[in-house]
Amino acid sequence: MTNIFTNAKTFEQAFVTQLENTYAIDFKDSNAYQQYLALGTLLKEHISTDWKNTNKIEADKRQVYYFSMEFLMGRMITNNLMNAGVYDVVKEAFTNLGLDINEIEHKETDAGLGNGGLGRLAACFMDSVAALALPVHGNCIRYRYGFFKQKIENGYQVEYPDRWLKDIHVWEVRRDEEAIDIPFYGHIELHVDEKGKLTVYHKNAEYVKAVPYDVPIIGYKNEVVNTLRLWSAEPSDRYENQGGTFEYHKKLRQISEMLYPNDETDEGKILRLKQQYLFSSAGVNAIIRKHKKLYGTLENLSEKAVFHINDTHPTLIIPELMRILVDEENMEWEKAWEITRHCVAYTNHTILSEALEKWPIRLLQPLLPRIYTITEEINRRFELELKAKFGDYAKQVEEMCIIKNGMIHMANLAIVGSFSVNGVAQLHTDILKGIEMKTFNDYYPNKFNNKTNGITHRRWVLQSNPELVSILKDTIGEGWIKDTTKLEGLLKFVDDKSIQKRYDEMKLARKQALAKKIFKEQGVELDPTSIFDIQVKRLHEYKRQLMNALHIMHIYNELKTNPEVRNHFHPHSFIFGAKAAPTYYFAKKVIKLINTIADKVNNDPDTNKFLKVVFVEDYNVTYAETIMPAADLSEQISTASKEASGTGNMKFMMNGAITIGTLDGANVEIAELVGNDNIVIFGMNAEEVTSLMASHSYNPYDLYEKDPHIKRILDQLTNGFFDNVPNHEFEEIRRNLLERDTYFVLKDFRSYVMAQAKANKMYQNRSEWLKKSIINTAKSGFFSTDRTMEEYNRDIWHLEKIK
Ligand code: 26Q
Repeated sequence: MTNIFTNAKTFEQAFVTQLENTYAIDFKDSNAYQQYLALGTLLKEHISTDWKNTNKIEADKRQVYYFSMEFLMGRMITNNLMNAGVYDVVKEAFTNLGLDINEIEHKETDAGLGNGGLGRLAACFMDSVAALALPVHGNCIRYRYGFFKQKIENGYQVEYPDRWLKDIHVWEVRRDEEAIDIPFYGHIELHVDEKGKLTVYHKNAEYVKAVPYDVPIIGYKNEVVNTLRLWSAEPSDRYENQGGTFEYHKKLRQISEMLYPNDETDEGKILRLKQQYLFSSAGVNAIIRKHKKLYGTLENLSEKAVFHINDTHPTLIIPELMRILVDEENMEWEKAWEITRHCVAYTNHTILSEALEKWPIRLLQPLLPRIYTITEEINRRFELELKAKFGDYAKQVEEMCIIKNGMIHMANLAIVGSFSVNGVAQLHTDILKGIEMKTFNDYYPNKFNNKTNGITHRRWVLQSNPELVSILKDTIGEGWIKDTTKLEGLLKFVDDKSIQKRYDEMKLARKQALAKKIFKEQGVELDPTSIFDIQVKRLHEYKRQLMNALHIMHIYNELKTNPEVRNHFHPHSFIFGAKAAPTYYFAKKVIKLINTIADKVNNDPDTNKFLKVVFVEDYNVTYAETIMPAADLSEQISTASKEASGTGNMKFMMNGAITIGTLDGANVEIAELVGNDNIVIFGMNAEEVTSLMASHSYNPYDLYEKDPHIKRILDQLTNGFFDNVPNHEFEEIRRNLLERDTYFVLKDFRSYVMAQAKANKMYQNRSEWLKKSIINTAKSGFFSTDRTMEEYNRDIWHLEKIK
């Protein structure tokens, strides 16, 4: 096959032919969407040989299967063009044809198959493993509806469905021949023959057909193409009409219908459990089928396959593997367990105990009868082991057992059934090892390890910040793209006035681009020379968007009542982006509060030259690509110990923002890298938070009484200060802060105000600020997922790179 991407001319011809042949129209009559599809189709064909070859080369190699309920891929077109090394050719050809490549890229809808951090991390991992030529493949669900679209109506969040699959998804390949029937419900019959051989029958099961759709993951200019496999639920031919066809169809469709818009909370819904089993079981069975075809045995499975589970959501692969080995392969339990334990690795993403998944037996047992009895047996044997070591009534037994009080504790199952457990930032891992999972860590001293998160610099700089790419090219060259530690080379230029100037221009350009988008979409005008202070992430109490909002009220009060303040305050634009879980009442109130503050502040002619607030609608991956490069200040202000890592903090840092934050998650590591002069840290640290919580001595009301600024703000929440809402609108927020303040907003408030004042002052010393900004980029190389993935491979996976 000739390579049509060799130069602009050949591509132009192929592109025009493709368009005209597909749609039977003249090129000049085609629209941008058709052009997008033609481009995608040609690119997919172009990489198909590499895809096939990668699969062939990898076939008998050890491989990793990354199981995640979420892959927040965003848009793939730009990434694919760049990684395939054809972006410039296409751009040139389009210019010749009078087309705007940006407009065409924008025709692709985001693949929003994720909630936030955990899902986006999985997407960054996929980009890095392909770039590093590591044979790692994703497994997930092909949700027909991704994460909801957010509209702000009268200041409130309203959710709309995200029908991303309504049009053609150009990148996927449906693989009917690899579909797998998955049994739900029914009952189990066990038969033991005269030789003692056990046979398990699953009777009256309701089968659902899982159909895989493969999406290529293109490595950065290295001819490697890995696979992200998305499973879809369809009617099975094995359906035996037990319950009425209509009901059956309706219920099974729901399985891959939508992504649960909930993070950090365990909803305990049966549909979610069906989703988990569908993709875990289908994924494992497909891999095993392939393995058996190649080797005829599963005895060597753990040499060839690692099943990596992204949080506990796919933990059912542990009993599922046991089921296959014991029931289908007739393996001895001990041997099957040995293999299973050596195949599975688990990453934990949270320490909030309410977020640790637990499934009630009464839900799991009827839905997955065999998986339940296997889990019971895993638990029975593990308890025996613990009792032998610690005694029958030891607290270790109670703490570590998998099934207790009618619940199956998925984290415990994942720890017991895996060979590696990792946290996602040093502090997070320390807390897991030393506090939350201490008993387990004592019992399995070598199982726990840290793998600090990262981000793919190819999407978050190369693709999103052309001005920075150009500065880097002129200072340190292009080596940083393959090896981000080379960014440190920038340190030589921190005092170079011409480079500082270019950094200044880069930020201004990126801020203008964001301001333009915000103005176009929401009509709010931002001054690009003001400080862009940005907090974008899911809305959660522990992330403390509320503290940010209260601080804005404080600034407004000061500017308003004390005009002198205006003389030394650099104009400040506060930008928020966040989605709240649809059922999270308090989080939605905080969105309303931010919008109410924005309404007041932006329309006050006394202050709006100094202070603007905007809540951007429908923050998603594509939006983030404009936001990350545009920040001066990166808000990372969670209650210390609560944010496992954070990854937005890394994206901002790489693009030269200065972090204002607590010593939480990966902020701790950012601070260590850049040093105290190049970050603004405030508030309690994790130990202080933990001991204050343990002492039960915190009384937020004292702060209200003692601190007149706090008092003023809390009173304004309900005293008519906001004209367009009833006085009780923010009553719950006020009460919550005064009576509980679980996340220590008031406790850290004073320190946050001082940190903000310090940042504002720092910003006004231009040369010093630019220097800090450059240092932040220079030190950010550590946070590339290329480094993260190399560490996973070195310590957990042990894969050979694809030649
Ligand atoms: C569980 C059960 C039922 C319904 C939903 C869930 C659920 C879904 C998603 C629970 C948690 C999540 C997502 C968690 C998450 O995104 N955690 C974040 O992971 C990032 C990547 O490691 C970290 O940087 C963040 O600190 C962490 O909050």
